[in-house]
Amino acid sequence: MNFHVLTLFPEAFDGVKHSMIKRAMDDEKISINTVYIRDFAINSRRQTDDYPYGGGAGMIIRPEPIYDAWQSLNLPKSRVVYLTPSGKVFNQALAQELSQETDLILLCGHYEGIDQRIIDEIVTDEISIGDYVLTGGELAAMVVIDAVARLVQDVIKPESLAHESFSDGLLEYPQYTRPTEFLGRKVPEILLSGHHGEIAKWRHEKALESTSRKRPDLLREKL
Ligand code: 6GU
Repeated sequence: MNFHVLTLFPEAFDGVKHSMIKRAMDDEKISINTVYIRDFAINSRRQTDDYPYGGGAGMIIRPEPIYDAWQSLNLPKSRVVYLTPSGKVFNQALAQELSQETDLILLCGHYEGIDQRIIDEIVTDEISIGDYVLTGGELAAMVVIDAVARLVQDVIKPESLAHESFSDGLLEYPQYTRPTEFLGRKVPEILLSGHHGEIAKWRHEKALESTSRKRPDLLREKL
């Protein structure tokens, strides 16, 4: 899967190229291609933003450099995700859906926003990563890339994805490793018992318990 990021801060994306994502890039399961919007600025001052019509604070990114940056990709049929706090809130189901795309274009805004005509013309999805405001779309785009990339075929073993939080609409059950006792806290006996059926039952109970305590909204969604 190829991620194409339209951004005024391409160097920010070095931050996501570590660990699992770096391995997926090295193995050519994914690629991250940044396109610097400023390279498509319309005047010699390389200006990309301008004052909002109608007045108000802040600057707006002009439509032409974004449009030209998008056209340079020559992917007219690919989904274009605009990262914005006004978007639909990102979740695991949407990550799963996006992981099936071959090319995904991510558009990062900055300042007070981008010209609405770009949204109307090229954007297919508006996504927010939560109900708070960031200074720009780059961190949000990296969140989306990380969550989507790990779901791309052959990036992570399917077994590893099977029991994680949200995979069955529940938070994950608690995990333990050695030692069997730490600061007086013992590993639950059942996990040492070797009774796989009983362990599975215990884990499901713990997942339900944790979800009902920390995220009751997830249980209500399931009804
Ligand atoms: Cl996608 N962008 C910005 N600027 N702020 C956000 C966001 C996105 N999602 C949550 N807050």
